[in-house]
Amino acid sequence: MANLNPINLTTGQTEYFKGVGKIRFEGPESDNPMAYRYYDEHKLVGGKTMREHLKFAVAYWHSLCGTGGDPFGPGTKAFPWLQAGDPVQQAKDKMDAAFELITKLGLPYFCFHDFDLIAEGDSLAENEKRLQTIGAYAKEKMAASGVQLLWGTANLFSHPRYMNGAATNPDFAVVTHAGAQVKMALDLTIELGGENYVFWGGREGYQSLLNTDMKRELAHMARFLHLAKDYARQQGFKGTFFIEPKPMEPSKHQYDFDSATVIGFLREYDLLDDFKLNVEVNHATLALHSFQHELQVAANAGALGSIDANRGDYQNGWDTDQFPNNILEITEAMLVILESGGLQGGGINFDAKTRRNSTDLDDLFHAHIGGIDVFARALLAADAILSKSAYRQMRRERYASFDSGDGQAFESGKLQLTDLARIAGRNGEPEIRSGKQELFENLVNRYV
Ligand code: XUL
Ligand code: CO
Repeated sequence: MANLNPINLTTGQTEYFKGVGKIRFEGPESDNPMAYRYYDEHKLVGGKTMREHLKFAVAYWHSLCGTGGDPFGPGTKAFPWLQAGDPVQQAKDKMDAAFELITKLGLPYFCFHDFDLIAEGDSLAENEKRLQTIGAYAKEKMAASGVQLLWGTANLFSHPRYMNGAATNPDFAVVTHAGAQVKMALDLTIELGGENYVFWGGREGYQSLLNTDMKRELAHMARFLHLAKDYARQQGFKGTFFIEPKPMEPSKHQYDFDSATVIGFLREYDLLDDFKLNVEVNHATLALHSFQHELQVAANAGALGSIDANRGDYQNGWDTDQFPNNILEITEAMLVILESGGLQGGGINFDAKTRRNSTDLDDLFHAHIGGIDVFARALLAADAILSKSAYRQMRRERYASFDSGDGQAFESGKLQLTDLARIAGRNGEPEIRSGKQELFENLVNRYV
């Protein structure tokens, strides 16, 4: 069904998504595929609007640049905004398409890598010029639309010079180049009022330990992050830096393996005051964790910053980056997010791509609408579980023996090991207590 709620385009600007208007909330009964059933940006949930809770962002790389190429064949999507031969013109066309997409979806944010915005040139000076040109254009588009930058980052993994890593490269010449690139990406992020800055260590890891001095590489990575953080702070950047864990791919082993590994690293190198985590669903499952587990580990350290939303595939083990559609998985995630007080500084970035054979332009809308509604629905379910059900009470009761008496004394550090032995001797064999897992599962299912 057509949805033709118009949006304002600058005079003379090409409309790329013709036949698609502004996507509006129409409620669960709507049968319009170009409408939200659950995402009602102004709806209050636990004192905050859905828009504030979720802070959705469109990922520039997948949605505007990814034409569907894979190791077995080239791209399949002839995006009309990628046709210009001149790099600046192509970048501007792409940005027009990006802002049309984001505005029609009614989302508040976008995220980018430096060379998603504009093709990389053949020197640092040329790159700086190109980024400044497209940065000025972005600034105009942002002011006209009200769309903001959730985070920026630098692509330190595609160019052949980074094949042995960027900050962890064994060749200092490459490390300096990564530094130059991060400096420019930080300048651009700050110029555009970016709220956060991300480091995803694509090739910061190893292919073989035989040729790798891991201890030295980790120290270099920490030094590099300190330099980037110090520079950004000197430029007045107040936002948060995020590390995005991923266990493998493209490296065989990546140093930012999972949440626990990253938190240990940040603590060891004194970076936890400025850095938090950007947790990605499919990276969690590649690390053989659940998404909820990764969020909880980050939250325990006060470092749950942001989310890259997508999902993996149950039958294969690589980063398929599909759009989210598993309501149960996201409801369990929203429980962790709400209980830990929300994302710290970040939001929900759709680091997800339509399939190689999803070649229509409106597939980008179906993908985002589906993912957005899954998060909105999960937010409603999680809020209801926390505010209306016995969920919290049931979990608290499992720990009731620590609320008073000896259990409380143990928790507050007042007992010795000999006290535990004495109390055990006095009380005899503990009662068998059920974990009630099925009851918890049924309770959650009642609300999704
Ligand atoms: C790669 C990935 C990246 C980061 C940003 O798996 O998730 O797109 O999110 O560099
Ligand atoms: Co990501």
